[in-house]
Amino acid sequence: MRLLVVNPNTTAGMTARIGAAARAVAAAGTHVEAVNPASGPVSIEGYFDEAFAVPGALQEIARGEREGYDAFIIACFDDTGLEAARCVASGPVLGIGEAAFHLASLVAHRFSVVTTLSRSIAPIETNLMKYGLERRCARVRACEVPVLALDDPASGAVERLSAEIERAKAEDGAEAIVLGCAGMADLAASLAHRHGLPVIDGVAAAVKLAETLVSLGHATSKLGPYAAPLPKAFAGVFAGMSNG
Ligand code: 5HY
Repeated sequence: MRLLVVNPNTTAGMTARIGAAARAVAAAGTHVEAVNPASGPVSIEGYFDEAFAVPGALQEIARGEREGYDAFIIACFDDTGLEAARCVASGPVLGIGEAAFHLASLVAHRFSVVTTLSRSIAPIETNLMKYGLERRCARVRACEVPVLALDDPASGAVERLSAEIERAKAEDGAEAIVLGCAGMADLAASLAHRHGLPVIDGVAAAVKLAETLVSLGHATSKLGPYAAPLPKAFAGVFAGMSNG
């Protein structure tokens, strides 16, 4: 199967790390391509950045659909533009947030999420409610590490993340941890070992769920809100998205 992984921010180094994390868990026969749009924020931290990341992500999904990819992953933890992407694509579209929440709820009665900055907490809490999984999540926490600092070994990011995981265990009674940023993908195994509980990375979770859905022949239903966009003209900078 051909899997397109879309990092909705425009930082190519982060896209490469996300692609490596996806390939590390992909089954033989799963061909992974990781891309990011040319336009948009270098990182997504909160509602404003998210709003400007959506069009670029959708343009990448539309390109992948034209090129015949079997499944798609939105590799940003707030599942940037996920529902709109499901309208554009015929194959399954997985958001790394939703995928991680579902896997965590299969191995723990209650999990906590640790994301980057406090301003990223509310969009994640809103998604948990939208997915009907808020009752399984003890708390969404932030380790106050900017997204792009995750790339910098000298930023102390891992230590701050690790300390927040310990607080989640002690204060939330968390039985599992969901890493709340695609940029944390390569940290899951070492953190699980260090803290002695399941640590779920959304990139890996989404890859395995995409493979499962495609292997079972399941694609996005087009009977309801994920039906293909209505044919109409788009004006201005989005004229390229016209499908009329
Ligand atoms: C992410 N931002 O996964 C989110 C994390 C966050 O650029 N990639 C980003 O802080 O919302």
